[in-house]
Amino acid sequence: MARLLDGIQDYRDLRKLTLEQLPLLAREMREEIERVVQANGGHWGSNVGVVELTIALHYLFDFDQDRLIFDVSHQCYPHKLLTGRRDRFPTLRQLGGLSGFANRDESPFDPFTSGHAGTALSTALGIACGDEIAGTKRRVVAVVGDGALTCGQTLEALNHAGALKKDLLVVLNDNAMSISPTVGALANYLNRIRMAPLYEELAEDVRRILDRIPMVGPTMEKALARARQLLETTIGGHIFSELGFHYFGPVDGHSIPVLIDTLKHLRKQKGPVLLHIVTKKGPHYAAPPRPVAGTSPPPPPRPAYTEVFADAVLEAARRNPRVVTVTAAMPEGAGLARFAREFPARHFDAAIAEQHALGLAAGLAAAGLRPVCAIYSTFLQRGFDQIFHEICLQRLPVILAIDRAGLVGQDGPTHHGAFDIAYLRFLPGLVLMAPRDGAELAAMLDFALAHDGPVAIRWPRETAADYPGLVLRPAPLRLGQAEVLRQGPDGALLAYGHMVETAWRAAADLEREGIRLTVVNARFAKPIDEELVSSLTREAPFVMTLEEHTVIGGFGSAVLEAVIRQRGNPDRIVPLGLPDRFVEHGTRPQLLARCGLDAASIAAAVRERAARRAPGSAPAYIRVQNG
Ligand SMILES: Cc1ncc(C[n+]2csc(CCOP(=O)(O)OP(=O)(O)O)c2C)c(N)n1
Repeated sequence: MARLLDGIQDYRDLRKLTLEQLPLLAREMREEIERVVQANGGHWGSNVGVVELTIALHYLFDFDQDRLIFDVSHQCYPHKLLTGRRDRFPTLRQLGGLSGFANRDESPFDPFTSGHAGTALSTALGIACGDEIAGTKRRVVAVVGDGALTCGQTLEALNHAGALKKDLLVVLNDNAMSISPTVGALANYLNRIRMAPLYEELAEDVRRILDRIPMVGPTMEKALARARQLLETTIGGHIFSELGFHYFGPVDGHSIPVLIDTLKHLRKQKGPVLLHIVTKKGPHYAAPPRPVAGTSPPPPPRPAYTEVFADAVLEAARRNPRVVTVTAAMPEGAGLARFAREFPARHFDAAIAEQHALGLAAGLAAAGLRPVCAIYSTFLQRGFDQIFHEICLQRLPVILAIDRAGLVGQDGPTHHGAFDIAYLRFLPGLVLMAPRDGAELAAMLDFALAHDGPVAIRWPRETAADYPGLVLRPAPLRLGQAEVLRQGPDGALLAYGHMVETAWRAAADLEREGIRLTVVNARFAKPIDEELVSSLTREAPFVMTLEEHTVIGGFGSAVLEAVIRQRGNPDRIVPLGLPDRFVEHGTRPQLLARCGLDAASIAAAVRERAARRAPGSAPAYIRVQNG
């Protein structure tokens, strides 16, 4: 049977449907999202929660002109289905396919490419202000979750928007969930509103009042004012009203008639308006099904770095009562959920508030504790100034546990952790480390806990490395000292973190071809092992630096700077890392291969470099002499 969904290219087709058909469309959209998420992985809960809202918004607004901005935008799948991307929807999150987030390059219906929380209100307000100056007439809508409401940036934008009084509609999608339950006083406040015994009746009242009055004129204004008053006096003074917003709600975010009625009236409102809707969220994230392998059971998977960290930090806390942990709304993802259960009084969830989390960690350290602050590389970008000002400038012993440092895979460019070495490396006194495998991650955490100053440890979204055929006893860690894993005369691979494993594999392959390489586990990007770098550049025909990080300003740059300081020969250094562009989405192996960072590409780069030295081969470059 033909689906309603198949007849919809954009909002113009949507409006050909009757109001009675819309719930069926919602069901079809849920089914489609479920089908694709089960196959490809992706965000499930956040998307099924906003199907009705998205239909209602597109039913009433023309978002090729009007602007619709989703916060985080992990809830934009229904929006994609209604904006000309239904045919490509099965390619969601696959290499070359649709992004799992809003994306400017994908559709004129997506004003921003986004994936970080807390940005929608600021950018929507900016568009509203810009439109006024440019004389553009259109409406601007931001959809913000209750989790994103806890972001500092959202609160800053609320503060600004309430004072500027521009026309702006904010839909607060309240499902009481961030990724884990939303935490903090604001969450408690929203809970109280949601739990108020009369809220359903109040929503009904609003609707009845709005329904009964003519669409325009002073009567409606009066009725709206009355409705607002009703809500505000019954539920209590609203923070949002106090901040200068017209507050409406809470309304049932799964009722299309309620949403359409309410939005129909709200879109005519002047000034900043906040519509509070209540929805239900499913589980956050669905992983793609694992491929069924042959008949023999798969070998037990090695733990992910996150799991190794989770164990190590728990062990450390059991030994040392001063160890505390801090997360910014990601206790599960960052590996602190078990810690939170075992040591609830020593664990702090700051909400989606990375800046605050880092400031809090600084305070904890100043009080004599040993805070371990676990934040993904991409989200740590939020807290750069706190790392500089509250942590490094004070020389406080805060440990930054940086997960997802490197390519994250299908979440794509908003989530790749490609820049942390560059934005941390120049901060005086901050030690930067990356482990070659799980055992070394645990050792580095212990090292950091014993170090009197700030330390950052990075690791990728990956199972911990393994070195086939090699028994590695971790040599004791010494500040700024690298570890030589094997030696060979034909060149050196100087790798940072998990890239050591890739270097190891490449070297093993090349050995079979007679190319014998030195492989070094750098361990530290700061301080760098100057002595080793100096001897390598003197002795090895070339030194290839390897990192899962942009080549600009990263580990390879640190090595180059050291070589120049030492008046060594920088021509010997071949820095390999992520390219100077925003890397697309795809699986990690696909992306690493595209970026030339898988073992095969590294081996090819070595062969190419080695060929330059082969007798009789043409020189790779000719020095141009001056004059
Ligand atoms: C700066 C930043 N920190 C952390 C995250 C990870 N993250 C993605 S979605 C999410 C929860 C968002 O909750 P909410 O705003 O309530 O939206 P919902 O998923 O409930 O629709 C978090 C913490 C992020 N995207 N950006």
